[in-house]
Amino acid sequence: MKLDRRTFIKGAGASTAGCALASMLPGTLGAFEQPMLKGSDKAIHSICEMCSTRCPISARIVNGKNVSILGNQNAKSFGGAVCARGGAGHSMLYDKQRLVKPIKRVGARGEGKWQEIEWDEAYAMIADKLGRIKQQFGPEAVAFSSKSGSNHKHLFHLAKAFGSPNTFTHGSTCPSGYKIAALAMFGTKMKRDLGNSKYIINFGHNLYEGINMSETRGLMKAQADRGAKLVVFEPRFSIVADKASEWHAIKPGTDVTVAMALCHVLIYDDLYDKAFIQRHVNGFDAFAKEMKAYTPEWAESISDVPAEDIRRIAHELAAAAPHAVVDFGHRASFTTEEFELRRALFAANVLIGNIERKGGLYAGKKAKTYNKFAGGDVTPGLSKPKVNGMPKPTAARIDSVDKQFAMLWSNGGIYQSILDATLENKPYKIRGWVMSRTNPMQTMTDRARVVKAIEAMEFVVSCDVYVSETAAYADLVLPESTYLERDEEIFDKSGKNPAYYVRQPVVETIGDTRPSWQIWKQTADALGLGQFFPWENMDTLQLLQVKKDVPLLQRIKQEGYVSFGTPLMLREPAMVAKFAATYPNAHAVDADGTYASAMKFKTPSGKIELSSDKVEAMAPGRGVIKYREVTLKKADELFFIQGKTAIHTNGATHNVPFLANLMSDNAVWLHPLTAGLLGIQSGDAIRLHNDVGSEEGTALVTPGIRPDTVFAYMGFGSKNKELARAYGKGVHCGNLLPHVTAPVVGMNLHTTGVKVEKI
Ligand SMILES: Nc1nc2c(c(=O)[nH]1)N[C@H]1C(S)=C(S)[C@@H](COP(=O)(O)OP(=O)(O)OC[C@H]3O[C@@H](n4cnc5c(=O)[nH]c(N)nc54)[C@H](O)[C@@H]3O)O[C@H]1N2
Ligand SMILES: Nc1nc2c(c(=O)[nH]1)N[C@H]1C(S)=C(S)[C@@H](COP(=O)(O)OP(=O)(O)OC[C@H]3O[C@@H](n4cnc5c(=O)[nH]c(N)nc54)[C@H](O)[C@@H]3O)O[C@H]1N2
Ligand code: SF4
Ligand SMILES: [Mo]
Repeated sequence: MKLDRRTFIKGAGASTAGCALASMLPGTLGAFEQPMLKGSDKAIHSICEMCSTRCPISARIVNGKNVSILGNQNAKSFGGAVCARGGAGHSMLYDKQRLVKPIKRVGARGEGKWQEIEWDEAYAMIADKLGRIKQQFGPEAVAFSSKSGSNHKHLFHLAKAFGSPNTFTHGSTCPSGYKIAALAMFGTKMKRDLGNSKYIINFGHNLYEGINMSETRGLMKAQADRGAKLVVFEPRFSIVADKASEWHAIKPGTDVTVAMALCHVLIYDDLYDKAFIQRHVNGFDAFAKEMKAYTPEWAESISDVPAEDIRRIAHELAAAAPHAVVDFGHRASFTTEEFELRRALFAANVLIGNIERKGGLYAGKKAKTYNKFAGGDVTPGLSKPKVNGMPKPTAARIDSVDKQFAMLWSNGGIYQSILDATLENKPYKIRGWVMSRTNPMQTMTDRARVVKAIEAMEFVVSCDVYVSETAAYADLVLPESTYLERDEEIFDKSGKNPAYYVRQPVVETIGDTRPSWQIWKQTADALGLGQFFPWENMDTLQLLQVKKDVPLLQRIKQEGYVSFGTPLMLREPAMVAKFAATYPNAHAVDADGTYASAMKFKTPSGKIELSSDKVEAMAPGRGVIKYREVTLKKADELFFIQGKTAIHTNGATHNVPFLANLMSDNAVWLHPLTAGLLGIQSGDAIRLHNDVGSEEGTALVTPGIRPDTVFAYMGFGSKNKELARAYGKGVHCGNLLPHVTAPVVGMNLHTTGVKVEKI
């Protein structure tokens, strides 16, 4: 069946009519007989995937028609609740515009001409195209990418078996900045214990809109139950700012100056934890010397935050220590100097000695670490499948040209380097791209460049639940079963103690979709690489994970979320005492009632490295944290910043009916002074433009933003007509952002300059 979906929708005119017609197009659920939902009418414990926070849920079918989705009550830290998006999973499952059959492109890229095909034909097509690229240019000419989490390991396993080193997560568009900063200083990732904190300093961590259920709940708990003071630095009056004890409208991109000034005051007003520094920290002297010049007055001159407030906040922080925290944020793409910002934020925590203390920072305790302290296998660990004879890639990764990025490769790589490689042959050309659960045309910067790169490729596959903006340009789109229809491996959710949970199907599969673990295994079969996927199905994999401990597997499935042991923070005497009393063979407790002497960091010195020779060797001039000026916009432009809305997920949910009904547009926030100068009123049609692109949207005039800044919720303004509910609604942020790669952390940049005018 051949159909021009684009003209089909266009001819329909009004968007509601467009919806009805789009729903009948090939590949979508609308083209199928609408089934009664089959599955469990008893609550099944599973995992939400409406965003990558992956909260534990309990879901069941009601009357064969609806799916009720609630939080799993066994997962206390998540508050046993789901957010608006989590509650809307059913709406995606049943959406007539959802993809339920493989489709192949029969027109030009992005033209919207598709043909439904069978899975076997899809696999044969991949085997043929990738096989040819491999034969002619080597396996490294194919890149594989997926948002990390759910099923990315299966796709990356296929990449390895195929022989390509080029695998990418979304890391460089989201968390890599703080992850790499933590790696450089602590040798590992760090977690924050917001719920037990008495004083929290927040630099644009948007937890009441950019929801991470356990952290959002933690912040709520700290504020509501513990009366914690929350200090927020944010260029706009976000919901977190609204709920804060104080809000400072900091100039975009200048957080690092305030973070450094906090460190300055902690050191030079003699407020830091000297005993902690002496025992656990390396490189303090060089750090302190560099911080000397970064006074609150200096920070004020750049950030607009009053010096006296910075000084007072540093004193208040120190007074609340160690049960206090400087939140290191999440999306680390405010400037190209994220490495310095996130290190400076971690440094303030180190100075107040909140490491492994309640309300501070701590390292996750997976079974291996936990059991070592317990002196025996007191909690179960998970095992990984061993696969023999996996080929070692012979080519170097496309993002490994510069050793300053050495810490990045294990953290997902520089995602946007796929574009450089393809368009500039740098260091060699990428000709094929297999992607899953990622929508770079909406979520990477410089949309036009993503289009250009994809157009320059020979073969592109997208695995998604919708024909996303990016999938619309693919050669082949593979429909994954939604999270409510599929099973997956057991996930390690360990925090202060080991914890596990698992995804299980709640409803039987609708249409002709498959879970991506199966899709990539069957792709491997077609490529003649089946021997590298020796497991039969998910049951075999799960059994392997629990080392055939069937009762354990049953328990995880029945309870949905199982945690083992008692919570442990190594420098928290009450927790250490309880731990030592629970496990007879536990590690000996220090005289001060802690495990401080056993605290080791995976850094060259074994200590926390405030300054680092390793970093200096990797990126000369960066061994010591230092201020570097950045220019984010031209003098006559306004700062353009973005954030998450509580109603949608990134560039993913804007076509989900329930959520589209709640919010379908992202009005652009403008300060009344700025709006007045530009002759703009709320509701006016406006244009945002710069050297990268131009977007049209609607103005929202509000005093809740700096006069030199405009703000929009990200993920809107899809340019794919097949997403009939989201198409053209609002401003497409990625179309205005420059293509930039930050030093050391390889981050994308989400702050830029724009000019605004009334249309
Ligand atoms: N301008 C701007 N850009 C940004 C940001 C910003 O603030 N501003 N934020 C950045 C951040 S923090 C992140 S994490 C990235 C996220 O960007 P991406 O990694 O692209 O992730 P999402 O937009 O969450 O989802 C991508 C795709 O996954 C699909 N999907 C959903 N569920 C499933 C499933 O079960 N299986 C499969 N196969 N597909 C599924 C959705 O339909 C969607 O097309 O965006 C970044 N980009
Ligand atoms: N509802 C919902 N929840 C989500 C997501 C979602 O899309 N929707 N996405 C999930 C993902 S992938 C992530 S990474 C997290 C994101 O979590 P966060 O990083 O907390 O959220 P964001 O909203 O992306 O951005 C943070 C805030 O930074 C502000 N900001 C911009 N520039 C600056 C600056 O220079 N300085 C300061 N101080 N602030 C600045 C923005 O106004 C915004 O409020 O949320 C997760 N949870
Ligand atoms: S935060 Fe909301 S959407 Fe994300 S996993 Fe949790 S319940 Fe689902
Ligand atoms: Mo993210």
